[in-house]
Formats: sequence, C-alpha cells, structure tokens
Amino acid sequence: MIRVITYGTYDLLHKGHIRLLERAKELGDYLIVGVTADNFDRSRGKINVQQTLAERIEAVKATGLADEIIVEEYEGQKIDDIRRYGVDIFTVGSDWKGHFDYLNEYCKVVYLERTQGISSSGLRADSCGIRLGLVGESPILNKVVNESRMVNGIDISGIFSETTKFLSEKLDVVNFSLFKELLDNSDAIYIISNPQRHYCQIKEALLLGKHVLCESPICIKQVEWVELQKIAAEQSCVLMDSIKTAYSTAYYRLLLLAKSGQIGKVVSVEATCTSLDYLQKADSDDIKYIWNSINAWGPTALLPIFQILGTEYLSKTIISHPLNNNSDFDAFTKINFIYPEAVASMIVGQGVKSEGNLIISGTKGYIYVPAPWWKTDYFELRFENPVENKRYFYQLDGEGIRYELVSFVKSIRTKEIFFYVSKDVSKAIVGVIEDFNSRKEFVQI
Ligand code: C2G
Repeated sequence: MIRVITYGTYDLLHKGHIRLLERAKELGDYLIVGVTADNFDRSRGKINVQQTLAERIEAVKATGLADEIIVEEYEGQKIDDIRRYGVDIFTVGSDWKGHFDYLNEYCKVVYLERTQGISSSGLRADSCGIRLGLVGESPILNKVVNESRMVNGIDISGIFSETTKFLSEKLDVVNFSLFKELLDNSDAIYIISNPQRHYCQIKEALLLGKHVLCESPICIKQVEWVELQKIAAEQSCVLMDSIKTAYSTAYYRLLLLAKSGQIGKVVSVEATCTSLDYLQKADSDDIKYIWNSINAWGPTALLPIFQILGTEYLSKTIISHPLNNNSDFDAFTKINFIYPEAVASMIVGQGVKSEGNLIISGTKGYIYVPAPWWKTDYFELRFENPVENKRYFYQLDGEGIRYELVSFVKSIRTKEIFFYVSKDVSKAIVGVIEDFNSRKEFVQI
C-alpha cells in the first residue's frame, strides 16, 4: 500500500485545495492530510487565518478525500510524521517547489501544479476590504502603516494630522486637511491623537457608521466612555482599545499562566514603564502633542494589574510629580492599589528612567518579565528551588500591532468581539485617568 502525506492550512477551503487533495490521493492508496495548528501558522507568519483549526479539519474531512487527518504543530514535524506513519510520498503544491527537497532523504517528494487564480488570501481580501484612516500625531503611525501590510483586507486610506513632524519617516498616503474628509474616505479609523480629543473624534466617526480602533485611553471621563459604547452599539460599529502589549504573544501567554495557578494565588502585581527619548526630542511648541506619562504609559502599566487582579480594587493612591511645574504633564506617576487579598503598583514616567520590568508574585512562585516587559519575547517562572524555574520564549512580531489589526478586522467582519482588552478593563483605565485629572486619591510631590 502506497501511503501519501500532504499538509496545509486549508483556510476557507476552495477548489485549489480540493484539486490538490484529489491529485494527492491519486498518487497512492492511503492519504494522510496534515492541517496546521493556529500557533504553527502564527509562527510561520500566517496571521489572519479566519477559520479555527476545528473548522478547517471539518472542511477537509467533508471532502471525503482524506483517509486520516493529523495536526501539524511544529517545525520539523514532517520528518517525524513520515517516519511514524511509514509514508512513501510527500506532496504539496508547486508554490513550494524546492522548499521540501530535504525530505527526499525520507521518502519521495512530489510537487503538484498549483491551481491558478484562486487563493485563501484572495478570498479573505474579498470578504472585507477595509479602508483604514489614520488620525493623530505619533511615530506609532509609521508602525501601524507597516504592520497593516501584513494583514489581509486592510488598505490605508489616508491620514488626518495636525503635524507630521513626529512621524519617523514620511508616510506615502493622502493627507486630509479635514477630519470629515478622512471619515468620508474610510470605513474605519485608527486614532492616536491627544486623549483630550478622542471623545469628539470617536463620536463623530461612530455617528457616521465608522469603526474605531483608538489608542487607550479611549476617552478621559467614564460618562463619555459609557456614551461612546452606547453609540457604537446603536450604530453596530466596533469600538476597540488599542494597547499593543495585550496582543503580544509572550504577554498573552504569561497572563494565561498566571491565571491558571502556576504561581499559586497572585498577591502582587508590579509594573513599570518609562521612557525619556520622546520628550527630549520635543521643543516647547510640541508639548501639546505629547501624551503625559499617565496617558502614554498608564493603560499599558494598568493592563496586567486589571487583567490579573480584576478592576474591583478597594482603594488606590496616586502619587505624581509634574515636569517643570507644568501641572498637567506628569514626569513621573506611581499608583498603589489595594485589593481585598492582593496589592498592585505601577510606575510610569516620561521624565524619569527606571527598570521597566513586570513582576507577578504568587504563593508558589513568581513571574518575572525583564525590561522592556511591554514588548518582550521572553519571561520566566521562578520558584524557591531554582531547578524548577522555567523560561518561555516567543516570537514578537510587530510588537503586537499586526495581531491587534487582525482582531480589529475580524471583529468588524464577524460582528463578534475579538478584543484582548475587555470592556471592564477599558472602562477602569478611563476611571484611573479621570481620577488623575480630577486629583482624586492624589498626592503631588
Ligand atoms: N494549493 C493549490 N492551489 C491553490 C492554492 C493552494 O494547489 N490555488 C495547495 C498548496 O500548494 C498546498 C495546499 O493547497 O499544497 C494547501 O494550501 P494552504 O492552505 O495555503 O497551505 P500552505 O500554506 O501551502 O501549507 O506545512 C504547511 C504546508 O507547508 C503547506
């Protein structure tokens, strides 16, 4: 009996896939089909696969062509599978020509002609071509444009910005002088203007039926947050917080480990985020465009606190120091939170420098994420006995931005929520910013 094996993602199964499976089957008597696991696809750069592994397996099964279906989970697994299943022929489409020649050492390799004119990427792009408009003044806009190229179904429609001097390089996109004009030419917008302006900009966009991805905080008052959520629901629009860290693989995994009891019961979360360079480059006219420390870093530093301990803290103390007596711009802010059975603290600063690490302490051990924790690819689980310590490494692709854009597109397309920052966390962040601005539970030093 000749055993044949082939692999693929089989997202939105189409006739190209089916023809390949038919011809693969004809090569022998028994066909094994390897369907890629979501993580494996992520690690090889396929980031916006739309169907889940279960759905993709189901679709392959429904063709009736596979005698056996397996899951492909890691680099190098093909060699293991060929040996384990006694495979005689490995086959794949001609788009991979040459790539799998190394398998000749284990079995025969056959490249089958790829079917022209159809692809999963094409189907994904057809299902939603979202025109994304950019709003604001920040070098992060450059990153968003670069990362959007990795995501199927997004086209940058243009930018509305009061000054482009903060861009790290000139953007090759249409510059709209009116916000309304940008909205008219977009289906969705990404906002990174000063947080004071978010509320008006978001409201105008939502009322015109445009989806919004906004750098957190979404606004600076909780009443405004409630109103914006209501409008978004009425207009069937997506309103999503942008916090890149929430979408970075290492951060997301450590969150799951912390929640699954690996370090026991969590009793303390300490997060520090500081930077100096942005402020040093700016002159006095620019200060209105630069986010103060609590706005720039607060949402990121608050993220692990609220995601691990929840948003129902008993009390907090905000301790802050202004920059050059400019009372609105905090050079440094520390916030201590007390929970019924835990504590947390965050330090943010654009006028101080500190070790930007994250430490989550539990009754059995702790999670240590080295600086800069908000864009890490690595963390450690540490215990009393160092032999038990574990190190975790992940790929950090695009600082989380591309996964954030994928979630945004998926939420728009499916009308379901794929946010990694839940609404209660989003609202609690706005609450902290509001208390900071109204000097509640506040000590100035
Ligand atoms: N295919 C084809 N014609 C198309 C599209 C795809 O013949 N128009 C083939 C591919 O060459 C591949 C299979 O269908 O053999 C599955 O395609 P994908 O789902 O795109 O999977 P792919 O990324 O090619 O994964 O380990 C994974 C494998 O290396 C292949």
